[in-house]
Amino acid sequence: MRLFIAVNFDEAIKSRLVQIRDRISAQALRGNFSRPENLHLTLVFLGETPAGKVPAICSIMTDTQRTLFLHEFTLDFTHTGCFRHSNRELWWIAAEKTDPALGVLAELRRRLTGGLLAEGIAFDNRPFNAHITLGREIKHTSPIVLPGEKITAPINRICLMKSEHIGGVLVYTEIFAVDLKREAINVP
Ligand code: 2AM
Repeated sequence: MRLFIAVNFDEAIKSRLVQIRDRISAQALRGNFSRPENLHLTLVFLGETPAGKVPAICSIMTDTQRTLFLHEFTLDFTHTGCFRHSNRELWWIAAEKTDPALGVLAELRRRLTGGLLAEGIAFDNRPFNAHITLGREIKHTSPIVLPGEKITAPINRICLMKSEHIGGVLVYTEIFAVDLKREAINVP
């Protein structure tokens, strides 16, 4: 199974992301734009993984949540940009590199990858670059110009996702998830 661990977003956040995606697509000649249900932030890409490893991955996610004792937090997505491969571009939105919440996200990833290493489960160990992909294989003639954005997204759940092509369509399915703890409410 092709697997990755991700943060998913609610409908309100996804519709804001879709607005930006559509602004990019309106300025592009062509591209493969993310379907709204596929918008996510990858924490760890595992790739092809034996199905027998899934229970261990679920335990690692649960242990990470329990031992890190992480409350839900928010990340401000303010920075749009692209990765270039030959003459195609992958457009994304991300947080500013200086956003302290990115450090929390990186610690979450460190805990997850530490657990995967201990269990001998393979994953993509390239440097973490937290982003939400809005479109791939994008070609354009004039520079793509986007207005400033600030999408404050709750990071409240980490999900194990299965990726597959069904009838030529890329489908991501959540097969397991753990919720981060809600902030304690102080009762006077
Ligand atoms: P991308 O959006 O930048 O391509 C599912 O493929 C998710 O895992 C995507 O968010 C993808 O990031 C991410 N990913 C990370 N490393 C990957 C890899 N080596 N191959 C495919 N997807 C990868």
